[in-house]
Amino acid sequence: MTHFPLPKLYPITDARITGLSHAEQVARLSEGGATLVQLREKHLSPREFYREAEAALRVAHERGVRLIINDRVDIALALGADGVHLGQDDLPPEAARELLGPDVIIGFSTHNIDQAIGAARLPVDYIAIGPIFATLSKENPDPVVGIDGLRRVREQASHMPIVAIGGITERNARSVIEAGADAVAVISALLREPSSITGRTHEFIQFLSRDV
Ligand code: 3NM
Repeated sequence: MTHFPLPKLYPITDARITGLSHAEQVARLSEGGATLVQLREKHLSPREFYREAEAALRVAHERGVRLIINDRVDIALALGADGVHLGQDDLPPEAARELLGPDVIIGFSTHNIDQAIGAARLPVDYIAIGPIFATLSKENPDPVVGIDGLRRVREQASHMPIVAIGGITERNARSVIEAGADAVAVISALLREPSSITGRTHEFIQFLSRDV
């Protein structure tokens, strides 16, 4: 598995919220200091997503940003992306690891303590746990895990890098890091005003870099 530095801020793109191409979102996020971005696209055809991801990967690599493709191992493999992020209904992580090899980042979504404990044995580089708080950015989210749930995941999956997701803002990010998350994955708090993506990303990173 890869040993990559998981930055504290893990931004995720959303074309519906922003009305922007994924490439443009990557550009604005990287301008604000993001070093790793996940491309998340739930509405385009695989071919359209491939084209969007191709353009976004070009922008990302010009700027030294790592790009993680959500859900689609085939697209990540075809493009030579830095990683893939898998949900509970996607290809199993073991199969993705077989296809992608040891050097590609694989992340895996979990939504409760049992899933997180199960995931700690898998050949993945990090697990995501969420939603920590209520979120409007995901259709049919699982029940809220909460800060206490996150703390229990941290205790049980002690060796695994943990990305917390769902409803995370500058206001609550400190409590999330204190509860044991290595990183916070964020959509709406960064993207909801497209003209402010760069500024908000910069502020969020500054905030997270202060001692907690
Ligand atoms: N996955 P926001 S919550 C994409 O629980 C996603 O796994 C979740 O967006 C999970 O920062 C979520 O706007 C949405 O709440 C995160």
